[in-house]
Amino acid sequence: MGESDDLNVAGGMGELTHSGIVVEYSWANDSGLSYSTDYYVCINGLSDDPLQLCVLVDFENLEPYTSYFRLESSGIPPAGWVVNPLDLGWTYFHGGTSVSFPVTRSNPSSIAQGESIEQIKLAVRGYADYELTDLRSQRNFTVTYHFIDRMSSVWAILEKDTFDASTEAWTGPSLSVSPKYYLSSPYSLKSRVGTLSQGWSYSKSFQINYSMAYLICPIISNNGFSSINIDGKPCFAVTSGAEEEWCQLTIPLGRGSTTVSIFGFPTSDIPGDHGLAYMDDVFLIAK
Ligand SMILES: [Ca+2]
Repeated sequence: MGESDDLNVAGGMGELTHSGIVVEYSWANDSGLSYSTDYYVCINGLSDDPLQLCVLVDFENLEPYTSYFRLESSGIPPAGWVVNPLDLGWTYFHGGTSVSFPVTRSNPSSIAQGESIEQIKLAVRGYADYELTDLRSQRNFTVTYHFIDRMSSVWAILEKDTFDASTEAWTGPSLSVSPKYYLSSPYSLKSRVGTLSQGWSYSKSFQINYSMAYLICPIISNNGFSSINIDGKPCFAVTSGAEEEWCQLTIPLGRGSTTVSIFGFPTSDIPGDHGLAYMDDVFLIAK
């Protein structure tokens, strides 16, 4: 028996930025990644209000002494946002950590212009004392969120893949339609998922004759998603997404011919282990 459910936010990517005091960046440092502090969220069908978002931040203490660090807003957030501080604890010279910084934003019911771009200003601050009163270093950075309403009339719908009649030209080592989960009855597209080296993935090629496009992919999996490759290059990392819940990836694409591949995490640390994922009601919108 199939299950249908609302969606959760997933997706986004991070950027590498530098500071003489504190280095923070928000995603993997693999060569070939396209760094950006932009995150993308398609608002349609999401179950959460407010939206539970997270900013991936890695930081390193480059000052030659131990400080106590806090990650917090460095300005008044835009309307609808809640940005609470997160204490990171003390860190030695060259010590650091990676955190998923939770922030929330009220879920926009619609966006007439199709896309709303909002920025939140954050700071990692280093203090000499654990009471966090003696500030001695600070690094500011800005994160940009793109909220996309695919129902807006500004978008041309280039593709809608329901998988109810076929695999819709998606390819992968182990793809088939399945009734176990779906958003549109009776089928979704099932894949095994595993590590990049195992090669389990969803892939499809698109020809986009528009200046901008978004590929919106709701997926439910018993693990998560590690990487989104575009034309063979890892370009986006998924920042959130719960196991066993529908998660909606939103992937920005540009003009031209593009192949998108979505890879999963292994289900455990056991080499060769793999899980299953189900994708349904994929949209490609453009303007
Ligand atoms: Ca379907």
